[in-house]
Amino acid sequence: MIDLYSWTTPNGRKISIALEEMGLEYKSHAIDITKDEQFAPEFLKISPNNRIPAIVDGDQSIFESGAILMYLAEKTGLFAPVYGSSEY
Ligand SMILES: N[C@@H](CCC(=O)N[C@@H](CS)C(=O)NCC(=O)O)C(=O)O
Repeated sequence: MIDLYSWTTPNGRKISIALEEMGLEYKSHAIDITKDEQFAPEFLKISPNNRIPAIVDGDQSIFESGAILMYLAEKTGLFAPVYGSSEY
C-alpha cells in the first residue's frame, strides 16, 4: 500500500490521477499547505524540501512530482516511455 501525502494543487493532483489510472492501492494523507502542515517534522522526514506531493512505498519515500511519476511508471510499466525504441 502506497501512502500519498498531498493537497489540492495541480502538482498534488498529478499523483492522484497517476495512482488512479495505474490502479494502485493507496491511502491519502492531507497536508494542508495553507496551514503550514508541510513544515511538520514528521512530514519533513518524508519530503525534506517541505513540498507536496510525496509518497511512501514500503521503506522508500519519494518527493518531487516528476520523480514520483517516473517511480510509479517504472513500478507498474505503465505510461513509461520505451527508451531507444522506434515506437517511442
Ligand atoms: N517541483 C515540485 C513542486 C512542488 C510544489 O511546489 N508544491 C507546492 C504545492 S503545489 C508546495 O508544497 N508548497 C508548499 C511550500 O512551498 O511550502 C514538484 O513538482 O513536486
